[in-house]
Amino acid sequence: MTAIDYAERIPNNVNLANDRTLQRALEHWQPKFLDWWRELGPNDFAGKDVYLRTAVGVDAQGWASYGYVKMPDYRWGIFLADQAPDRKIGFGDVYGQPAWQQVPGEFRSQFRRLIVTQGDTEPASVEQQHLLGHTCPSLYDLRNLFQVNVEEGRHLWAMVYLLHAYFGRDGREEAEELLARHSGDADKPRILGTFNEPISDWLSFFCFTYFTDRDGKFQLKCLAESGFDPLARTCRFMLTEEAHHMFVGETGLGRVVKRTLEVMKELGTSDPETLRRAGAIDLPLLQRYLNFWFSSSLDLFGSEVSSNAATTFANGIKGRPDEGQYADHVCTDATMVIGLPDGAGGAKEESVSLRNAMNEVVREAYAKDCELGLRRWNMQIQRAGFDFRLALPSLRFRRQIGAWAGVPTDPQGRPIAREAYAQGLRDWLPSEADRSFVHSLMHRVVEPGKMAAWIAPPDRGINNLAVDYEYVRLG
Ligand code: BYC
Repeated sequence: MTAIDYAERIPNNVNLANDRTLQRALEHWQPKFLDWWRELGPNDFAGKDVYLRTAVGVDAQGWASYGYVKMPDYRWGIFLADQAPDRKIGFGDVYGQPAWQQVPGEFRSQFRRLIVTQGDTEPASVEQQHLLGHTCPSLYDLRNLFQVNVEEGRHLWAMVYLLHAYFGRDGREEAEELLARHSGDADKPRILGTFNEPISDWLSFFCFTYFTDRDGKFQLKCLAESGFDPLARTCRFMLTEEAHHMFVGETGLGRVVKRTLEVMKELGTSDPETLRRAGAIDLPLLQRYLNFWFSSSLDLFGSEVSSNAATTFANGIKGRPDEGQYADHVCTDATMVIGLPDGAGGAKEESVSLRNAMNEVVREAYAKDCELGLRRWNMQIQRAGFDFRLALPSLRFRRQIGAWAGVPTDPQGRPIAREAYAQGLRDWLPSEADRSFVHSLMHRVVEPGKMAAWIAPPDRGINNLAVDYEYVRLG
């Protein structure tokens, strides 16, 4: 393994100093990245010391160091997990062949499309969260937001490195475009739908880090199986950082539930209006936020039946998460039964080639993973003695991509009439009143250890520090 070189302008463990042309190209992109960060990152806090972790190695032990950093000075760099000697491709028609150290010419455009799509999501999320710092519920949360932001910035670097190093001039052009598209921009939006949704309150932020960052986990796991070894290695290391982002989402939502239950017990009621007057987020409102972000994130897996998915699997470009867990890595004869709309207002089951159903395989694994948090929160609710249960809507609900796109169903996935759907959405998704109530709670709390009234404190602080540690020095 090459040790991380921190003496360089761009910290890296890819021996950048030995490739002057590449180094110069990336150093040329670096100021544009910093300009973008200043314009669309959390720049109102640029001068503040933030207690951040920074990658200092890529091995399991002690890969990060913690300390105060001003965000624009964060050492964004290029870190690939160690190369596995003699790695073989683990799936598709190329199963068993040595992993590629260069992009095979015939798969170049497919690889570029996936790397660009992955890269596009990273700066998008920073843009979506641009202003959240102003309404943080605590210094602890503010620090977590910034940690997530700088690491998404680093994940952008991870993809830009691949584009520059392996895709020549068009790779460099794509790297520029990653800074030119913007979340929610009418003319140049981000590529995938969810990354154009506004995140203007912290409940949305926690839902996003719970549901959408988890899409990141599953997509990165697919790409970590890729036959293109530098892509696989960079994604393996990104997964190490990604875990914290989902932790922020899961504990954030768990703390909201905890606080709401405290207020419900105190007041002896689950009446939403009474709870709102007491400054707590009622559970039906939380359910509507979960419905929104889960259904939006389901679209990120693409169509149920997809020739793109079949091709990328066949060609060894994109595998399944933890491909090693499967017995059949080639899947030429296997099929999968998928529920599809029957075109007459109902649903039918259809057997499709497993290769074409790879998006659905990944989506189902993702949904199962999403269930785990709900089970924990429901346990909290049950222990507190209340009947309410949170639930994930069906994979068919409110889809905008794939076979169920535009097909009206209820949250259980039963096809319903369009009018009933329009009517039902008022109960199933956050209303204007819900959103303005949540916004009314968003007041910044920055005294160390203090929490906004709508969220419970975390069980512990960061890196074994106390919850009331001064995680961001705003003074
Ligand atoms: N919105 O055959 P189809 C993360 C497009 S998150 C808009 O159905 P395919 C992160 C698709 O691009 C992980 N368009 O699906 C999280 C294609 O367009 P083209 C991000 C969509 O290609 C939080 C067309 O529909 N990583 O890291 O098999 C914070 C037909 O495609 C959407 C990746 O996504 C949508 N939701 O699969 C920060 C991995 N869905 O090409 C970061 C890389 C599909 O015909 N991307 N389309 O113009 C992929 O693997 C695939 O592109 C997808 C789609 C899974 C997204």
